[in-house]
Amino acid sequence: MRWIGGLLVVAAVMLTSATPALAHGGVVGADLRIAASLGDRELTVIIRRVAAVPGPLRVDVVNHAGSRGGTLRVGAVPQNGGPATARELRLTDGGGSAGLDLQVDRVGAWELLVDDGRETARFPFVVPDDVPPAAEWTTTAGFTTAGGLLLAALAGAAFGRRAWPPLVLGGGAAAAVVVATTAALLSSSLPPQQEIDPVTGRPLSIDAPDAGRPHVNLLVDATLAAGERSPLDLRLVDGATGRPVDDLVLHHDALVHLVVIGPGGQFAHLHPVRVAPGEFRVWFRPASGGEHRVHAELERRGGGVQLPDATVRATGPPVAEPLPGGPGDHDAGGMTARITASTLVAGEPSVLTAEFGAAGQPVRDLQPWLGMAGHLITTGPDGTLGHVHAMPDPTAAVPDETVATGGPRVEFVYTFPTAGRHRVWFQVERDYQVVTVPVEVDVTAAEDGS
Ligand SMILES: [Cu+2]
Repeated sequence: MRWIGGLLVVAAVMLTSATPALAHGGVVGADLRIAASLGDRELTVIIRRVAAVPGPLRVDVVNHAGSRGGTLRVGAVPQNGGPATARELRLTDGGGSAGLDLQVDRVGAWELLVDDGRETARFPFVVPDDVPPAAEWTTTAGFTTAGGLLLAALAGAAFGRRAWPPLVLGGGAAAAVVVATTAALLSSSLPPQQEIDPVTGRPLSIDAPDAGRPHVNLLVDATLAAGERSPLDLRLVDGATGRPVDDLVLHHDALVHLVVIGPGGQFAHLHPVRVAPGEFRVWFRPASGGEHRVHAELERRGGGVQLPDATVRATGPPVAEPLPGGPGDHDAGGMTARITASTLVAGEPSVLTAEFGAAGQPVRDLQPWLGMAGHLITTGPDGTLGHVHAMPDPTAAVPDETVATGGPRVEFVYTFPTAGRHRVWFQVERDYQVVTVPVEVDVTAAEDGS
């Protein structure tokens, strides 16, 4: 019976060695999370990594509080043409996540189409060619089957009464080993895995550091009137060639972040959707007439972060926002935010914190927004815009919005470039609602002027 023990070990090794192959060929990299202000909805579209081709493409859509429910049409289409698969997605009302499965049948560049009946947002994504090829799955399946059959054969030989079942099972195991070995030999001739940028589809490489992508010109076309929601059309144009810029990568969970500052201190943080190469659209309702500053934050592949800006006018009477007040307690989103600021000297790092409480208790269910625990956006007397993120809590991973474990304290470090009165906006998310806390701080000039 000693040989049976030896074979049991072999079978066990076959079964366990099949598992690393599966893990090795499984999902690589992260899901894509893309903030999108589509029509009058604030969404986060999550494109899950594809595990096999052909196979399912999982898409989840987070609808923020205050965005109405309803139906979206969601489809995937290969960028080199080919039939689209599309399905209807019923959004949750008042905050939450809904999802569906689409089908992808090839690797390469795709677009996810999200249609709200008025606009079709087109999100570029890539099904990378590091998706496990069929040969690798066959290897895994073959060795697993062989191990299982061998165990069954051994059990049959040890405990069974008839002679033929172990023979049949053993033959099956041998055949499975042949299939698995053939597939393994085939897969070793496949090109090695390479990490692919999930938006551009090109290999991630270090040979093209931020080396001279021309700046992006931001052209804004809109007919705005105070109190009315109208489309804001953005064209991103290459500063050298004048061609549409369509090589944006995801930067803090969006292709384009847009901060619009109104003449009366109004603030909006929006995420325009891509409707065509180099063309983005967002619906915007100015609260005031007058000149609005439009600041975009985006990143070109190999070109670093860029902050192009523009101005648009809205017709209507000027309206001033109520002055937000300085550090101290502020009510926002059903919470009290206790704001503190230290240093506040131009050119020196300042620490700004917001500590959130509700009903006398510390808030511990903040959700990450745009992949961060909190955002701080600042604008000063000279109109420069700053955007910093909360210092990460080293004990907490920041996965996606469905995990609500943040708070009560978010802390930012920011160096104000100039002296004078600055307006800052703290932004956090809770109950799928983005909560904005405006505060004014006075920054003094450095003493010795050196
Ligand atoms: Cu943003």
